[in-house]
Amino acid sequence: MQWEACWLPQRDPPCTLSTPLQIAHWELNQEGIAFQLEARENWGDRYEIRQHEQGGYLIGGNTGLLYGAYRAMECKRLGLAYPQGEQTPDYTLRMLNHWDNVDGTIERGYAGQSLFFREGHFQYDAARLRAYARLLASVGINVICINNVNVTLAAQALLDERFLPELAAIAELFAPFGIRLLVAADFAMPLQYDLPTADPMDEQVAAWWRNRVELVYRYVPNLCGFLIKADSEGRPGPHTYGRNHAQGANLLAEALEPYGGILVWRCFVYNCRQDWRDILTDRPKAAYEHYAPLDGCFAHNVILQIKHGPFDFQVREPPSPLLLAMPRTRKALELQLTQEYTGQQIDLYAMQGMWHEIFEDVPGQSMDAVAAVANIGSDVNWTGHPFAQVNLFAYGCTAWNPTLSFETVTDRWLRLTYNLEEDAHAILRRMLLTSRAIYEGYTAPLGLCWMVNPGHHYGPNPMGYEYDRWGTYHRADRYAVGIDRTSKGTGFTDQYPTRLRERYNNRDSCPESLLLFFHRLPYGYVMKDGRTLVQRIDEDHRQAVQEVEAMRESLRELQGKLPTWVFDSAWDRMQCQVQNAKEWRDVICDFFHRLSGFPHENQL
Ligand code: GCV
Repeated sequence: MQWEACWLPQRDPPCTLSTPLQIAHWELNQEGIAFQLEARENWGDRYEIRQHEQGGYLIGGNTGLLYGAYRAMECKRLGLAYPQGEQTPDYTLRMLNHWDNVDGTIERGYAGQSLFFREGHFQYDAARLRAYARLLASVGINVICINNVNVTLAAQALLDERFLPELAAIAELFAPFGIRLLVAADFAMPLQYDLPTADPMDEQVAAWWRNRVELVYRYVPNLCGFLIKADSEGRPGPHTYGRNHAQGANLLAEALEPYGGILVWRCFVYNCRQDWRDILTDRPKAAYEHYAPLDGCFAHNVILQIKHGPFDFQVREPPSPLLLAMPRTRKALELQLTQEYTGQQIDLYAMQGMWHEIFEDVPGQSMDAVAAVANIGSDVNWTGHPFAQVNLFAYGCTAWNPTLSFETVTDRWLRLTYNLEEDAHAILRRMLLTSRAIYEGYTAPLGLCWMVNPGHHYGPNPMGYEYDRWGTYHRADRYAVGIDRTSKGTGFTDQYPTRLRERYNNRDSCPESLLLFFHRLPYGYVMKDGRTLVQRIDEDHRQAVQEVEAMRESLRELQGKLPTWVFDSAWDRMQCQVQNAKEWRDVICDFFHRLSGFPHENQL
């Protein structure tokens, strides 16, 4: 067992990006096939693979040579035809956000410790980081933020002379793989340097940031920029000084501008001190209310990073209406690979299907970039659950080309990683493709959200977030459950363009998977298949547990076919998943039985 175990070949591709022009005629002999590399100016990440007149193949591109070389190696390994014509990524910035703390822990991390930090310092295995860079570049990721958006005091030192040489070393390590760094910065950092304020309209503050950015770029000239979480969950931000988020973001963007730096500004802003008795405030409305009025006010190098749903990476959410608003502002879609609410890399959950649903309603062109919270850590297999790697692989593929199907990408990952016989391949493929629906079946029903245990967010607790300050309520009583978020209710649906507003407002056209996100319904409400709401909740949960048990039997068939350590690790997790599913079923079914009085033969 070794930490390289993943989809990648064990060696570097024929080129890295440190000297793209010098490698222009570097010939690669890949198992008997000669590849010639040809530099093309101004091609960006685009590449082309075609047959060379003198035999063999030619890969043309600029930074795209790297991606072309990886793709050629992959095609060779899988026996696939080389892609036809020029290959251009849909998004120029394909970002990964690590939530790593400098003490070595990872916020919402389920795969071990940080690859970058320990005990307040940079500490890493350079060979492993190089392998990590290779892993990311092979699927086209080109920007990583290495520290948590919740920036502790200790992490502020990343932008300090104490740590900048080490930040520069990391940047150097990733650069040959076409990957640039973002640093998560604290909006109020000037306060630590004896300034009396961090007010973005204060000239002293602006000068402080200009000097700081100049210092940072002196050490790390290829830095991509900063990532900021401001006025969110207790973090400082422009609101502290009575300013808006365009004023806050533009302050930093202007400081970064001379160096070509970008400012990625997260839109995860809501009232996290809500009184549950307040029925007028509806948390999903918050991001749109804060940002939509500021369209056109942000500097050209600001990108607003918007979570895919209006809440917070719940198992089922509609697309955030903010993604469809602000046509004069650069936006990035934010996904979460780390499985905070989706099984914590214990329960199996392959997520590419979810992203396709987002892209169905949010056309790719409405965004400039994509970002995902990483699911990576120091565990030998990178992602804790060996099969959770598929989500990182699929994210890279999707960021390059969102139209690639879930099936195609899953097949590619499986073949590159395990190369199983057909029968075993089909079993694991099916497990992955159905895993999301099964997980959803035994957790919070029909888009209800937030029925998890508070804090760590694993396992059921239907009242856990009901009387708290986070705006996370379902308001179930003995008659009904859910919040009316339609135009006649909280008005959340009014934030959508007409097509989606009408779809969600109407109970008949609202997808059933989102029914309780948008509507408050009595338990006797009749669903499309003729069953009542409460019967449906009950039976869905029982069925999902049977499906998990069947999935365990499928996994059992892979014993002896997967590498032993992979099977053992997946098997241990599957045993936990079965327990978790039963716990969810019993708690959720009992909760709704007690409230609704719904009689059922399976009642506890
Ligand atoms: C980094 C959720 C998570 C937090 C996370 C936050 C965010 O609330 O539970 O751990 O903080 O999202 O995205 O900023």
